[in-house]
Amino acid sequence: MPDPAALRRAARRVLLRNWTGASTVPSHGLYPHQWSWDSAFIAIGLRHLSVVRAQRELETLLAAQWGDGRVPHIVFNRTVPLGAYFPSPDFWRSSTAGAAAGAPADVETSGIVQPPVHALAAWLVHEADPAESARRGFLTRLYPRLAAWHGYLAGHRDLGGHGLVSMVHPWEPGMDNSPCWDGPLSRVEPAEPGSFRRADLDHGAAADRPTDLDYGRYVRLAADYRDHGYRDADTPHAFAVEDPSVNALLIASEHALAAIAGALGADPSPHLARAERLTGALVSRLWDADAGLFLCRDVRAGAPVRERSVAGLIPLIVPGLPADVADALLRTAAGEHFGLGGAVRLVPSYDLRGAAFDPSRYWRGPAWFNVNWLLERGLRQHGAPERADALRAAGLATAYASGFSEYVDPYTGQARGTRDFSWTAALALDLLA
Ligand code: 2M8
Repeated sequence: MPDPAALRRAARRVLLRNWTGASTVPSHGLYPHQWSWDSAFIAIGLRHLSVVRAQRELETLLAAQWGDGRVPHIVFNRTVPLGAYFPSPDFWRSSTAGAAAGAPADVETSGIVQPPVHALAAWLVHEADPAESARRGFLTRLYPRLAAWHGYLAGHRDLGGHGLVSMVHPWEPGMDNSPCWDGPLSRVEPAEPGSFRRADLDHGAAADRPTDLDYGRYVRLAADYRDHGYRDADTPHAFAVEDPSVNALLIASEHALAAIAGALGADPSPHLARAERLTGALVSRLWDADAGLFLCRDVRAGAPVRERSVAGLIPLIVPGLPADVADALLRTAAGEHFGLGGAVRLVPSYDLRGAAFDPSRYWRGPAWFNVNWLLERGLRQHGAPERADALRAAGLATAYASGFSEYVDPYTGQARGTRDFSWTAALALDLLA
């Protein structure tokens, strides 16, 4: 375990450097704009440095919310050159192509979304200093926006028709090249290789990143959505998946929204009712008792995706999970596929025994700090405090030793991806607190 004061100083330095004045970039080189779920995790850590800055992080993101309630996955910084990140604002063209869906006119954004961690983050930021939060009217301003965000997901994204939210692009669940998407993506015709330039390869090793074929398909799906005005009802959505992690995060955030409503003297019951409905749908539709974890579902094929992704363990953060399901998840986490408390330092993003496992390639095996932070919380919530303590210690040690890297080899803890990565620093601060 590193010296807590040294760790705190180092994490603070990362977050101060990555702050741009109104929000935080995930990393200056690879990701020079504001990302949606990154900002939620960053705010959770920033609250320990400055509650006002943590509030600002979330408010900047939500200021770019669309009229239909969606919170875009990227808010572009207009001072960053177009070639610094792909796809850039001239690809998404949100303010024009997204006008009918209510895209803001004064800021450029992407048109897809990321997991809804924001209400949970807002509640944790509020709890860090409730008096200051009340004085600044933080929850009063955020509550309607967060409610509209969840309303968009529930109202526009139940593509499977069973009460769960679908993601329509591999960038949406945040686990871009998870092996779970290989099947659903194989039906997508990739864009011409010469029609775009991958700026990510200017900053990251190709072996640590998605392949060119993956990128061709990402581009095709995003362009199709854009060319249908980002209107969900009009877009064919060749890729549509129900992801247990996204739905679990929505449930946790719906519980947080109930707490926010209660703090404002509003009625929390609609949020609790939605959380309960979603929990029922999650268990009945995505739970696989034989595998001992939740599976993603390919909505277009009408079938489960038979791959073990860490997304299937993340429902451990759901408060009202049936006890037998939670117990099975704890056993699976500690078993041969994920190695918690045994073979690995941190829980991998994908099945250690899976055919597609790769300890270096992005979301196909490496361990990620946001995922491990969520699992740590889930372990504590479901009666496994010793395991949670051990994971916390491993998370702190690995975050520090890897220079707050984006992800690590799950076996060795060796740094992968970019360094000085914001959510790694932010969540280390939160674990320390
Ligand atoms: C990664 O995704 C972006 C696209 O959104 C990319 O590869 O360019 C993912 O790890 C995602 O989860 C994360 O939010 C984003 C920024 O850190 O990077």
